[in-house]
Amino acid sequence: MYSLTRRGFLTAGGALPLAIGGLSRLRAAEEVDQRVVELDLTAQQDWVRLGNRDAYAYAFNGLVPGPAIEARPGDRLLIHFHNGLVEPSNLHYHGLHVPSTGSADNAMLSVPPRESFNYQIDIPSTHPGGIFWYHPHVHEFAARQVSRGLAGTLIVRGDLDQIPEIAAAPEQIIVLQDFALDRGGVPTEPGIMEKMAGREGDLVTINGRINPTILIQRGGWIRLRFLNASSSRFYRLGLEEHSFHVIATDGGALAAPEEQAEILLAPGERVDAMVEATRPDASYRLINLPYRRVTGMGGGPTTSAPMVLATLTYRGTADQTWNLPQQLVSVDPLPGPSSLRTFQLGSGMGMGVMAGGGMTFAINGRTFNPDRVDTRVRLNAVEDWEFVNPSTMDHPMHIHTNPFQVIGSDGAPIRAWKDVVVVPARSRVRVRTAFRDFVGRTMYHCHILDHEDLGMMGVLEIQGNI
Ligand SMILES: [Cu+2]
Repeated sequence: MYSLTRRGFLTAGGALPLAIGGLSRLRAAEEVDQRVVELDLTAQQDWVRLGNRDAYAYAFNGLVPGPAIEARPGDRLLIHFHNGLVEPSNLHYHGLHVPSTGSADNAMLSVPPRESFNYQIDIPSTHPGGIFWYHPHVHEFAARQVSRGLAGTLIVRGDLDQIPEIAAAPEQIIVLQDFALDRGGVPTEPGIMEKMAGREGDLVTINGRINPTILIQRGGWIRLRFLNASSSRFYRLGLEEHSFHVIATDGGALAAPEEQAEILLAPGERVDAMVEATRPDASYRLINLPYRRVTGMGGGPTTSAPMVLATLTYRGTADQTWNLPQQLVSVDPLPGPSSLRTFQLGSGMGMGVMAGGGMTFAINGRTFNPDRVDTRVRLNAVEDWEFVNPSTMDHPMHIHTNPFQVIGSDGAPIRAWKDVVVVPARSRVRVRTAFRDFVGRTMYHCHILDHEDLGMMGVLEIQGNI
């Protein structure tokens, strides 16, 4: 099912991919051959255990979340995708800086029910390490399929992982998901008001479990790698008596660790955070703190109540203590832009576009049309994009293919790579991005996936020089 191969060289099966002997043989061949990470991914409705419930969820290979994939810069990903659903589906490789065309990260593709598609993605040798992820991305089906469980992590082991103080810490992937199930465990379909706000389920899980225990050694560190794979729910994370030392955001490492008491994680966002076990031996709760992402609609499901997500329990003592380095990976600010574009986010009563009796969501007054290019940019251009949100709900905006830097209040780019940015209600956010490679069509959209499905998505074409 999951194997690491080197083209024309050898195949090694199993989740623990290669024996040491195999690894050294592979290293010897590194310069001539590209390493291949190959697996089958079947999307299918399956009975799975989610927390204390049996759920008829959508699963990859019978798993929710799907299998964790690991790769390195320079690897080739070969993913044999089988659509075992009764509706169209596909895969998007969220955050990977790879081509968005052909059989690579092509979210325009639609794989019909019972059909298969082979994705082939070459990860550039210069690709940063980080937490990326895969999920379906067919317009009008994204919220349904992701909220029913179709998501998995795609970790790229890179620059950040080679820092000894970080490599020394045990790591825990934390995939946050929420599910709406009826009493029989079958996913429910939301009404139009829930879709407008963005559906949320009251069963909240980490890696498919309710309040799992995460062990931590006193005096040591743990690396928590968060992914918000919910279709709409925001998480405002706090850890009792501990702070987070954030070392990476969506698109890769920060220049230096940043200590934070809380982390806000919108759908699609990732954070890599180190936690130091300096407190007395005990258990400490990872809590989802209240956050209101919609105003003026009476709160309801869009105001999350405090909730225990996981428990960190001290067990044993680390062999040694150490400090985090104050320098991680250099992050150069992008140079000044050649142009500024404005994207008006239309949503809510009076701002959307009525279509077929339902409310749709728009960007610059237009709903998604895969056959229309909304934004054309030149290869090698650096641009500022401003998202203007006059509505009463937050919109986390995601741009495919190229990460960006958010422009801070001082007008300078913040030195962190992002691919999702929360544009809070009644505000505007500017980001800077460079289109240095990968010509062709890609997209940008709100990552509240109901909003994307209702039309809040545009087509970007990166044009080569003619
Ligand atoms: Cu939105």
